Amino acid sequence: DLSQMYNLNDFEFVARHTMEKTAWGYYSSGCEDEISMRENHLAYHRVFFRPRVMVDVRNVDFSTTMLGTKTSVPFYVTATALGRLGHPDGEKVLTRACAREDVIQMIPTLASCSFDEIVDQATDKQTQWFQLYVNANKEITKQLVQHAEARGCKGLFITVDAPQLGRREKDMRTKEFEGVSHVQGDEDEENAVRNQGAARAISTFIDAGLNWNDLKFFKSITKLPIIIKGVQCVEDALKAAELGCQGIVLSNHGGRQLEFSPAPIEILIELMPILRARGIDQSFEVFVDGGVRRASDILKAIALGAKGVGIGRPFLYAMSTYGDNGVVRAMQILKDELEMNMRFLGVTSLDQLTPDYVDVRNFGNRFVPEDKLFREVYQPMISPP
Ligand code: HOC
Repeated sequence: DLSQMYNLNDFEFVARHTMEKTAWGYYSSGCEDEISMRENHLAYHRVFFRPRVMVDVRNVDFSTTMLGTKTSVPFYVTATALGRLGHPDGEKVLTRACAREDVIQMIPTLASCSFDEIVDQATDKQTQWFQLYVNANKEITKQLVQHAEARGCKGLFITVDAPQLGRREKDMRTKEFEGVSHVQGDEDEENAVRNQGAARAISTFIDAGLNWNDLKFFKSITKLPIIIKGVQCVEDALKAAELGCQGIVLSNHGGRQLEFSPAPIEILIELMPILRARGIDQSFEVFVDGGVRRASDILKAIALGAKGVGIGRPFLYAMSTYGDNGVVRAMQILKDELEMNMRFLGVTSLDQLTPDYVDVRNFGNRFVPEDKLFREVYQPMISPP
């Protein structure tokens, strides 16, 4: 039961053994051999701490601000599609948990509850952002964005790593599914369902022509801060800054799109010294997502210069297994870990965490799946139960 959930991986374990097969297949799938998906997390293992001792750590504060909004924690619930595959209340479960724990929620374009249902579920004090899949029909895109702004969303996160769907084989193996009919915009659902699994069915409207020139269009239709989600190299990060975006999310879509896209934490290490040298490391906000399972992962990213960290799958697993209380519990576990780890690190607020608190000398050696390890440990994890 819930009291036996000690860390975020525990939720994944229970989800894997209890979730409906198709829902598990869709949520847990990475692309191809799932190298990037695993690497997202394993890359954090190559960062060790350089803690300080003999610091008064009786009072520890891990609240922060993201895009000018105060929030109780340096993580947020990132956008994930099709919440109703895992729970009848879908994304509304996440909204309610965010309200209880003062966590920011990024509302997905491809939610299975309607956008308004999700916003209506929020309290007045809550902060929500909007994640946008750019529709090939600009008028639809404009309506989505302006509606999100009018309903009080505080940031526009434009997903740019998905001109088409990645090859998620675990999802493809479980072709039949429920819940997709909640999603608007799929023109050929039946065909998509038959051929490609849950993910393919929701992806037919995406604008593969999206490019840097389109930023002018987005700036003309909204006053919201624009954050480019899915940046995977330093060059693009700098381009987003030069073109006047307020920030980026270093992300490879949870390892679901391009196989061998690098782990976000790795790009962060390369990027932040450049932003510091240009004097824009404070004004241009860098977020990371993918592979975050522990507060230690979060604190490493913060020390290296991230403004906040997105978490997706673990909250979906918590939602799917234990509903509202599961997500709340997952957030509380992270808060407990944050407090403890900050004490051990000798810091009482997040702004004290600098790159001096981490040792990144192991970077440069990427994880390479060793046959035995892959066969005995990872393969059973990624195959359907
Ligand atoms: C080309 C459209 O984010 C997922 C979701 C939906 C992806 C749609 C991609 O499954 O990763």
